Amino acid sequence: MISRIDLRGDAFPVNGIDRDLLPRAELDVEAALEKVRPICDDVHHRGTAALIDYAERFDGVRIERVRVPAEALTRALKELDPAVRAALEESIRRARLVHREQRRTDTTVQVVPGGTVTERWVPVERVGLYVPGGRSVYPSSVIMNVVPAQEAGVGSMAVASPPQADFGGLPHPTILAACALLGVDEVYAAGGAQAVAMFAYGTDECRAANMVTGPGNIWVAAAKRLLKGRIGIDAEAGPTEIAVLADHTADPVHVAADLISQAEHDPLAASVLVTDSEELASAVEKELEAQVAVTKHIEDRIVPALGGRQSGIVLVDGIEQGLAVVDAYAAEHLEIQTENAAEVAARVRNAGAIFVGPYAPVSLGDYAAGSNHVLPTGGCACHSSGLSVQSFLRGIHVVDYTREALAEVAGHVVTLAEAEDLPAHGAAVKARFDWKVPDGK
Ligand code: HSO
Ligand code: ZN
Repeated sequence: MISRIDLRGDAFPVNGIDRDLLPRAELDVEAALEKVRPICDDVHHRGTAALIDYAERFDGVRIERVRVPAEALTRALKELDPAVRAALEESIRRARLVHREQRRTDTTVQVVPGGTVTERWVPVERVGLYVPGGRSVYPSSVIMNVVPAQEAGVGSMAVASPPQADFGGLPHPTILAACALLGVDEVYAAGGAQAVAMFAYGTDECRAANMVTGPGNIWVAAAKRLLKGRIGIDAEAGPTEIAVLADHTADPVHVAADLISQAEHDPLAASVLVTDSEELASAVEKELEAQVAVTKHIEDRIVPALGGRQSGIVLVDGIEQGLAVVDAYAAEHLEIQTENAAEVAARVRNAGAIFVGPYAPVSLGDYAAGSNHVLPTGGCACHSSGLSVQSFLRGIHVVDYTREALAEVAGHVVTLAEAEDLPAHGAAVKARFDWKVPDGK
Protein backbone atom coordinates (compact mmCIF):
# COMPACT_ATOMS: atom_id res chain seq x y z
CA MET A 1 0.00 0.00 0.00
CA ILE A 2 2.83 2.38 0.84
CA SER A 3 5.98 2.49 -1.25
CA ARG A 4 9.59 2.37 -0.06
CA ILE A 5 12.43 4.68 -0.92
CA ASP A 6 15.72 3.10 0.00
CA LEU A 7 18.44 5.67 0.68
CA ARG A 8 20.76 3.25 2.46
CA GLY A 9 24.34 2.63 1.51
CA ASP A 10 25.47 4.27 -1.73
CA ALA A 11 21.94 5.46 -2.45
CA PHE A 12 22.29 8.23 0.11
CA PRO A 13 23.23 11.36 -1.81
CA VAL A 14 26.69 12.52 -0.74
CA ASN A 15 26.00 16.16 -1.58
CA GLY A 16 22.90 16.39 0.57
CA ILE A 17 19.32 15.49 -0.06
CA ASP A 18 17.56 16.88 -3.07
CA ARG A 19 13.94 17.58 -2.15
CA ASP A 20 12.83 16.02 -5.43
CA LEU A 21 14.06 12.64 -4.20
CA LEU A 22 11.46 12.69 -1.47
CA PRO A 23 7.77 11.97 -1.78
CA ARG A 24 5.52 15.00 -2.15
CA ALA A 25 2.12 15.81 -3.60
CA GLU A 26 1.99 17.72 -6.83
CA LEU A 27 -0.45 20.54 -6.44
CA ASP A 28 -0.89 22.66 -9.51
CA VAL A 29 -1.99 25.95 -7.96
CA GLU A 30 -0.93 27.79 -11.13
CA ALA A 31 -3.48 25.85 -13.20
CA ALA A 32 -6.19 26.59 -10.65
CA LEU A 33 -5.42 30.31 -10.91
CA GLU A 34 -7.07 30.55 -14.31
CA LYS A 35 -10.26 29.02 -12.93
CA VAL A 36 -10.47 31.23 -9.85
CA ARG A 37 -9.67 34.52 -11.61
CA PRO A 38 -13.16 35.00 -13.13
CA ILE A 39 -14.77 33.96 -9.83
CA CYS A 40 -12.80 36.55 -7.89
CA ASP A 41 -13.53 39.23 -10.50
CA ASP A 42 -17.20 38.39 -10.33
CA VAL A 43 -17.28 38.74 -6.54
CA HIS A 44 -15.41 42.03 -6.91
CA HIS A 45 -18.07 43.38 -9.25
CA ARG A 46 -21.31 41.75 -8.14
CA GLY A 47 -20.58 41.13 -4.44
CA THR A 48 -23.29 39.27 -2.55
CA ALA A 49 -25.21 38.35 -5.71
CA ALA A 50 -22.14 36.53 -7.02
CA LEU A 51 -21.58 34.76 -3.70
CA ILE A 52 -25.17 33.55 -3.73
CA ASP A 53 -24.76 32.18 -7.26
CA TYR A 54 -21.53 30.38 -6.34
CA ALA A 55 -23.15 28.85 -3.26
CA GLU A 56 -25.73 27.32 -5.60
CA ARG A 57 -23.15 26.19 -8.14
CA PHE A 58 -20.43 24.83 -5.84
CA ASP A 59 -22.24 24.03 -2.60
CA GLY A 60 -25.56 22.98 -4.09
CA VAL A 61 -27.73 25.29 -2.03
CA ARG A 62 -29.61 28.50 -2.81
CA ILE A 63 -29.11 30.98 0.02
CA GLU A 64 -30.80 34.31 0.56
CA ARG A 65 -28.04 36.07 2.38
CA VAL A 66 -24.41 35.34 3.04
CA ARG A 67 -24.18 36.81 6.53
CA VAL A 68 -25.22 34.30 9.16
CA PRO A 69 -27.96 35.72 11.41
CA ALA A 70 -27.15 36.10 15.12
CA GLU A 71 -30.00 33.73 16.09
CA ALA A 72 -28.36 30.93 14.09
CA LEU A 73 -25.17 31.30 16.15
CA THR A 74 -27.06 31.32 19.45
CA ARG A 75 -29.11 28.32 18.39
CA ALA A 76 -26.06 26.34 17.29
CA LEU A 77 -24.42 26.87 20.66
CA LYS A 78 -27.59 25.94 22.53
CA GLU A 79 -27.96 22.74 20.54
CA LEU A 80 -24.29 21.76 20.70
CA ASP A 81 -23.58 18.34 22.21
CA PRO A 82 -22.32 19.03 25.77
CA ALA A 83 -19.34 16.68 25.32
CA VAL A 84 -18.28 18.51 22.16
CA ARG A 85 -18.76 21.81 23.93
CA ALA A 86 -16.54 20.71 26.83
CA ALA A 87 -13.85 19.49 24.41
CA LEU A 88 -13.93 22.73 22.43
CA GLU A 89 -13.73 24.75 25.64
CA GLU A 90 -10.70 22.81 26.80
CA SER A 91 -9.07 23.22 23.39
CA ILE A 92 -9.71 26.98 23.54
CA ARG A 93 -8.32 27.21 27.08
CA ARG A 94 -5.09 25.44 26.12
CA ALA A 95 -4.66 27.39 22.90
CA ARG A 96 -5.10 30.64 24.84
CA LEU A 97 -2.46 29.62 27.39
CA VAL A 98 0.09 29.09 24.64
CA HIS A 99 -0.83 31.95 22.32
CA ARG A 100 -1.07 34.53 25.10
CA GLU A 101 2.64 34.03 25.73
CA GLN A 102 3.36 34.94 22.10
CA ARG A 103 2.30 38.55 22.61
CA ARG A 104 5.08 40.98 21.86
CA THR A 105 6.09 43.96 23.91
CA ASP A 106 7.32 47.12 22.25
CA THR A 107 11.07 47.63 22.47
CA THR A 108 12.94 50.91 22.36
CA VAL A 109 16.63 50.95 21.52
CA GLN A 110 18.67 54.06 22.18
CA VAL A 111 21.03 53.98 19.20
CA VAL A 112 22.84 57.15 20.32
CA PRO A 113 21.94 59.72 22.95
CA GLY A 114 18.88 61.47 21.51
CA GLY A 115 18.33 58.83 18.82
CA THR A 116 15.91 55.99 19.39
CA VAL A 117 14.18 53.33 17.35
CA THR A 118 11.08 51.80 18.87
CA GLU A 119 9.54 48.66 17.48
CA ARG A 120 5.80 49.01 18.05
CA TRP A 121 3.67 45.91 17.57
CA VAL A 122 0.34 46.80 16.07
CA PRO A 123 -2.37 44.25 15.30
CA VAL A 124 -3.90 44.05 11.85
CA GLU A 125 -7.15 46.02 12.00
CA ARG A 126 -9.51 43.51 10.36
CA VAL A 127 -9.02 39.88 9.45
CA GLY A 128 -11.03 37.27 7.61
CA LEU A 129 -10.66 33.73 8.89
CA TYR A 130 -11.39 30.88 6.53
CA VAL A 131 -12.64 27.58 7.90
CA PRO A 132 -13.00 24.70 5.43
CA GLY A 133 -16.25 22.82 5.27
CA GLY A 134 -16.10 20.58 2.26
CA ARG A 135 -14.88 17.02 2.74
CA SER A 136 -14.62 17.56 6.49
CA VAL A 137 -15.88 20.13 8.91
CA TYR A 138 -13.27 21.51 11.28
CA PRO A 139 -14.53 23.45 14.27
CA SER A 140 -11.01 22.99 15.66
CA SER A 141 -9.75 25.23 12.84
CA VAL A 142 -12.06 28.00 14.08
CA ILE A 143 -10.14 27.88 17.36
CA MET A 144 -6.73 27.79 15.66
CA ASN A 145 -7.54 30.90 13.62
CA VAL A 146 -9.55 32.92 16.11
CA VAL A 147 -7.46 32.46 19.26
CA PRO A 148 -4.18 33.89 17.89
CA ALA A 149 -6.06 36.76 16.23
CA GLN A 150 -7.84 37.58 19.47
CA GLU A 151 -4.67 37.30 21.54
CA ALA A 152 -2.91 39.60 19.07
CA GLY A 153 -5.60 42.20 19.71
CA VAL A 154 -7.18 42.18 16.25
CA GLY A 155 -10.16 44.52 16.58
CA SER A 156 -12.45 43.14 13.93
CA MET A 157 -12.70 39.61 12.64
CA ALA A 158 -15.08 37.63 10.47
CA VAL A 159 -15.25 33.90 9.79
CA ALA A 160 -16.25 32.38 6.45
CA SER A 161 -17.14 28.75 5.94
CA PRO A 162 -19.01 27.06 3.07
CA PRO A 163 -22.81 26.89 3.16
CA GLN A 164 -24.10 23.36 3.75
CA ALA A 165 -27.13 22.10 1.86
CA ASP A 166 -28.02 19.85 4.80
CA PHE A 167 -28.21 22.79 7.18
CA GLY A 168 -30.37 25.20 5.22
CA GLY A 169 -27.41 26.91 3.57
CA LEU A 170 -25.69 27.84 6.82
CA PRO A 171 -22.14 26.72 7.65
CA HIS A 172 -22.01 23.53 9.70
CA PRO A 173 -23.67 24.04 13.12
CA THR A 174 -20.53 22.95 15.00
CA ILE A 175 -18.57 25.67 13.21
CA LEU A 176 -21.23 28.19 14.18
CA ALA A 177 -21.18 26.96 17.77
CA ALA A 178 -17.38 27.27 17.92
CA CYS A 179 -17.66 30.86 16.66
CA ALA A 180 -20.28 31.59 19.32
CA LEU A 181 -18.07 30.03 22.04
CA LEU A 182 -15.21 32.27 20.97
CA GLY A 183 -17.38 35.38 20.85
CA VAL A 184 -17.16 35.79 17.05
CA ASP A 185 -20.49 37.12 15.83
CA GLU A 186 -19.62 37.97 12.23
CA VAL A 187 -19.87 34.80 10.19
CA TYR A 188 -20.48 34.28 6.47
CA ALA A 189 -21.71 31.28 4.53
CA ALA A 190 -19.09 31.44 1.81
CA GLY A 191 -16.49 28.94 0.72
CA GLY A 192 -13.64 28.42 -1.71
CA ALA A 193 -12.08 31.15 -3.81
CA GLN A 194 -15.23 33.27 -3.55
CA ALA A 195 -14.81 33.56 0.23
CA VAL A 196 -11.25 34.83 -0.18
CA ALA A 197 -12.48 37.33 -2.78
CA MET A 198 -15.22 38.47 -0.40
CA PHE A 199 -12.59 39.30 2.22
CA ALA A 200 -10.27 40.92 -0.31
CA TYR A 201 -12.80 43.18 -2.02
CA GLY A 202 -15.60 43.43 0.50
CA THR A 203 -19.31 43.30 -0.39
CA ASP A 204 -22.37 45.20 0.76
CA GLU A 205 -22.66 42.67 3.62
CA CYS A 206 -19.00 42.12 4.47
CA ARG A 207 -16.46 44.89 4.92
CA ALA A 208 -13.13 44.15 3.20
CA ALA A 209 -10.44 42.73 5.48
CA ASN A 210 -6.73 43.52 5.60
CA MET A 211 -5.75 39.88 5.84
CA VAL A 212 -7.16 36.40 5.31
CA THR A 213 -5.87 33.31 7.10
CA GLY A 214 -6.72 29.66 7.42
CA PRO A 215 -6.41 26.38 5.57
CA GLY A 216 -8.42 25.47 2.50
CA ASN A 217 -8.47 23.47 -0.69
CA ILE A 218 -6.63 24.22 -3.92
CA TRP A 219 -9.20 26.89 -4.89
CA VAL A 220 -8.64 28.74 -1.65
CA ALA A 221 -4.86 28.49 -2.16
CA ALA A 222 -5.17 29.79 -5.74
CA ALA A 223 -7.36 32.71 -4.66
CA LYS A 224 -4.86 33.58 -1.94
CA ARG A 225 -2.05 33.57 -4.51
CA LEU A 226 -4.10 35.68 -6.90
CA LEU A 227 -5.26 38.28 -4.38
CA LYS A 228 -2.11 38.43 -2.24
CA GLY A 229 -1.06 42.05 -2.04
CA ARG A 230 -4.63 43.27 -2.27
CA ILE A 231 -5.09 41.32 0.95
CA GLY A 232 -2.48 39.84 3.31
CA ILE A 233 -2.36 36.06 3.55
CA ASP A 234 -0.84 33.62 6.01
CA ALA A 235 0.17 30.81 3.65
CA GLU A 236 -1.31 28.96 0.74
CA ALA A 237 -1.77 25.77 2.79
CA GLY A 238 -1.75 22.54 0.80
CA PRO A 239 -2.84 19.04 1.81
CA THR A 240 -1.78 17.95 5.28
CA GLU A 241 1.50 16.07 5.88
CA ILE A 242 2.96 13.92 8.61
CA ALA A 243 6.54 12.70 8.75
CA VAL A 244 7.65 10.29 11.45
CA LEU A 245 11.33 9.88 12.25
CA ALA A 246 11.56 6.58 14.09
CA ASP A 247 14.08 3.96 15.14
CA HIS A 248 13.81 0.42 16.50
CA THR A 249 12.36 1.73 19.79
CA ALA A 250 9.19 3.03 18.12
CA ASP A 251 5.96 1.12 18.46
CA PRO A 252 4.74 0.17 14.95
CA VAL A 253 1.14 0.29 16.16
CA HIS A 254 1.52 3.96 17.11
CA VAL A 255 3.48 4.85 13.99
CA ALA A 256 0.91 3.26 11.68
CA ALA A 257 -1.98 4.88 13.55
CA ASP A 258 -0.38 8.30 13.25
CA LEU A 259 0.39 7.88 9.53
CA ILE A 260 -3.24 6.91 8.94
CA SER A 261 -4.54 9.77 11.07
CA GLN A 262 -3.35 12.41 8.64
CA ALA A 263 -4.03 10.29 5.53
CA GLU A 264 -7.64 10.48 6.69
CA HIS A 265 -7.85 14.14 5.68
CA ASP A 266 -7.44 13.98 1.96
CA PRO A 267 -6.47 11.65 -0.89
CA LEU A 268 -3.54 14.02 -1.44
CA ALA A 269 -2.46 13.96 2.23
CA ALA A 270 1.13 12.79 2.76
CA SER A 271 2.32 10.22 5.30
CA VAL A 272 6.05 9.64 5.39
CA LEU A 273 8.03 7.37 7.67
CA VAL A 274 11.79 7.88 7.88
CA THR A 275 13.55 5.06 9.67
CA ASP A 276 16.84 3.24 9.99
CA SER A 277 15.10 0.06 11.09
CA GLU A 278 14.09 -2.40 8.40
CA GLU A 279 12.23 -4.30 11.09
CA LEU A 280 10.15 -1.29 12.04
CA ALA A 281 9.44 -0.54 8.37
CA SER A 282 8.07 -4.05 7.81
CA ALA A 283 6.06 -3.99 11.03
CA VAL A 284 4.55 -0.63 10.12
CA GLU A 285 3.61 -1.91 6.64
CA LYS A 286 1.79 -4.82 8.29
CA GLU A 287 0.10 -2.56 10.80
CA LEU A 288 -1.04 -0.20 8.08
CA GLU A 289 -2.83 -3.04 6.31
CA ALA A 290 -4.48 -4.15 9.53
CA GLN A 291 -5.51 -0.73 10.78
CA VAL A 292 -6.68 0.66 7.45
CA ALA A 293 -9.03 -2.29 7.08
CA VAL A 294 -10.99 -1.29 10.17
CA THR A 295 -11.07 2.47 9.90
CA LYS A 296 -13.39 4.90 8.07
CA HIS A 297 -12.73 6.94 4.89
CA ILE A 298 -10.75 3.99 3.47
CA GLU A 299 -11.28 4.07 -0.28
CA ASP A 300 -11.88 7.76 -0.82
CA ARG A 301 -8.99 9.14 1.22
CA ILE A 302 -6.68 6.81 3.16
CA VAL A 303 -5.82 4.27 0.49
CA PRO A 304 -5.10 6.89 -2.19
CA ALA A 305 -3.17 9.03 0.33
CA LEU A 306 -0.93 6.21 1.58
CA GLY A 307 -0.54 4.72 -1.90
CA GLY A 308 0.09 8.06 -3.61
CA ARG A 309 3.52 9.28 -4.66
CA GLN A 310 3.37 11.80 -1.82
CA SER A 311 3.66 9.06 0.83
CA GLY A 312 6.35 6.51 1.52
CA ILE A 313 8.76 4.80 3.86
CA VAL A 314 12.25 6.21 3.54
CA LEU A 315 15.00 3.87 4.72
CA VAL A 316 18.25 5.41 5.93
CA ASP A 317 21.45 4.34 7.66
CA GLY A 318 21.04 5.84 11.11
CA ILE A 319 19.30 8.77 12.73
CA GLU A 320 21.92 11.25 11.48
CA GLN A 321 20.81 10.56 7.91
CA GLY A 322 17.22 10.52 9.09
CA LEU A 323 17.63 14.06 10.38
CA ALA A 324 19.03 15.15 7.02
CA VAL A 325 16.00 13.64 5.29
CA VAL A 326 13.40 15.23 7.56
CA ASP A 327 15.13 18.60 7.32
CA ALA A 328 15.10 18.40 3.54
CA TYR A 329 11.45 17.34 3.59
CA ALA A 330 10.40 20.11 6.03
CA ALA A 331 7.16 18.44 7.05
CA GLU A 332 4.08 20.26 8.27
CA HIS A 333 4.02 17.85 11.23
CA LEU A 334 7.06 15.87 12.34
CA GLU A 335 6.97 13.17 15.00
CA ILE A 336 10.17 11.99 16.65
CA GLN A 337 9.80 8.44 17.89
CA THR A 338 13.38 7.51 18.66
CA GLU A 339 15.63 6.91 21.60
CA ASN A 340 16.37 10.25 23.31
CA ALA A 341 13.55 11.82 21.33
CA ALA A 342 13.89 15.26 22.93
CA GLU A 343 17.57 15.47 21.97
CA VAL A 344 16.86 14.36 18.42
CA ALA A 345 13.95 16.84 18.20
CA ALA A 346 16.21 19.67 19.34
CA ARG A 347 18.40 19.09 16.29
CA VAL A 348 15.58 19.40 13.74
CA ARG A 349 15.77 22.64 11.73
CA ASN A 350 12.76 22.40 9.43
CA ALA A 351 9.24 21.44 10.50
CA GLY A 352 5.92 23.21 11.01
CA ALA A 353 5.51 21.55 14.42
CA ILE A 354 7.48 18.81 16.15
CA PHE A 355 5.87 16.12 18.27
CA VAL A 356 8.27 14.52 20.70
CA GLY A 357 8.20 10.93 21.94
CA PRO A 358 5.51 8.26 22.15
CA TYR A 359 2.81 10.36 23.79
CA ALA A 360 2.61 13.34 21.48
CA PRO A 361 0.67 12.18 18.41
CA VAL A 362 -0.20 14.76 15.77
CA SER A 363 -3.90 14.36 16.64
CA LEU A 364 -3.14 15.84 20.04
CA GLY A 365 -1.79 18.94 18.30
CA ASP A 366 -4.74 18.97 15.92
CA TYR A 367 -7.14 19.43 18.80
CA ALA A 368 -5.86 20.03 22.25
CA ALA A 369 -2.12 20.38 22.85
CA GLY A 370 -2.37 24.16 22.96
CA SER A 371 -0.22 24.43 19.83
CA ASN A 372 -1.57 25.74 16.52
CA HIS A 373 -2.58 23.35 13.73
CA VAL A 374 -2.49 25.85 10.86
CA LEU A 375 1.05 25.03 9.72
CA PRO A 376 3.22 25.43 6.63
CA THR A 377 2.90 22.60 4.10
CA GLY A 378 4.64 21.62 0.85
CA GLY A 379 8.15 22.20 2.23
CA CYS A 380 7.38 25.79 3.23
CA ALA A 381 8.38 24.93 6.81
CA CYS A 382 11.98 25.66 5.74
CA HIS A 383 11.10 29.37 5.59
CA SER A 384 7.77 29.90 7.33
CA SER A 385 6.07 29.13 10.61
CA GLY A 386 2.54 28.24 11.56
CA LEU A 387 -0.22 30.62 12.51
CA SER A 388 0.52 32.51 15.71
CA VAL A 389 -0.10 35.83 17.40
CA GLN A 390 2.85 37.10 15.38
CA SER A 391 0.96 36.41 12.13
CA PHE A 392 -1.51 39.14 13.08
CA LEU A 393 0.98 41.75 14.23
CA ARG A 394 3.06 44.24 12.35
CA GLY A 395 6.23 45.61 13.88
CA ILE A 396 6.37 49.30 13.07
CA HIS A 397 9.68 51.06 13.54
CA VAL A 398 9.26 54.47 15.12
CA VAL A 399 12.35 56.61 14.51
CA ASP A 400 12.89 59.54 16.86
CA TYR A 401 16.13 61.57 16.56
CA THR A 402 17.07 64.98 17.98
CA ARG A 403 18.95 67.62 15.97
CA GLU A 404 22.20 66.64 17.66
CA ALA A 405 21.71 62.94 17.05
CA LEU A 406 20.98 63.57 13.35
CA ALA A 407 23.99 65.89 13.06
CA GLU A 408 26.24 63.16 14.39
CA VAL A 409 25.43 60.77 11.54
CA ALA A 410 24.53 63.29 8.81
CA GLY A 411 27.87 62.94 7.04
CA HIS A 412 27.44 59.18 6.65
CA VAL A 413 23.90 59.55 5.32
CA VAL A 414 25.05 62.08 2.73
CA THR A 415 27.98 59.86 1.71
CA LEU A 416 25.75 56.82 1.22
CA ALA A 417 23.16 58.89 -0.67
CA GLU A 418 25.88 60.08 -3.04
CA ALA A 419 27.25 56.54 -3.40
CA GLU A 420 23.78 55.48 -4.55
CA ASP A 421 23.48 58.50 -6.85
CA LEU A 422 20.53 59.81 -4.90
CA PRO A 423 21.67 63.35 -4.01
CA ALA A 424 18.17 64.47 -3.05
CA HIS A 425 18.30 61.97 -0.19
CA GLY A 426 21.42 63.69 1.12
CA ALA A 427 19.87 67.10 0.51
CA ALA A 428 16.99 66.24 2.85
CA VAL A 429 19.55 65.93 5.65
CA LYS A 430 21.67 68.91 4.60
CA ALA A 431 18.60 71.15 4.46
CA ARG A 432 18.33 70.87 8.23
CA PHE A 433 21.83 72.18 8.82
CA ASP A 434 22.22 75.10 6.36
CA TRP A 435 24.35 72.76 4.29
CA LYS A 436 24.71 73.65 0.63
CA VAL A 437 22.17 71.72 -1.47
CA PRO A 438 24.03 69.67 -4.09
CA ASP A 439 23.88 71.05 -7.60
CA GLY A 440 22.44 67.84 -8.97
CA LYS A 441 25.52 66.27 -10.44
N1 HSO B 1 -4.21 18.05 10.72
C1 HSO B 1 -4.90 19.21 10.16
C2 HSO B 1 -5.76 19.93 11.16
C3 HSO B 1 -6.93 19.18 11.65
N2 HSO B 1 -6.95 17.91 12.01
C4 HSO B 1 -8.18 19.64 11.90
C5 HSO B 1 -8.15 17.58 12.46
N3 HSO B 1 -8.92 18.65 12.39
C6 HSO B 1 -3.84 20.16 9.59
O1 HSO B 1 -2.89 20.51 10.53
ZN1 ZN C 1 -5.51 16.43 11.33
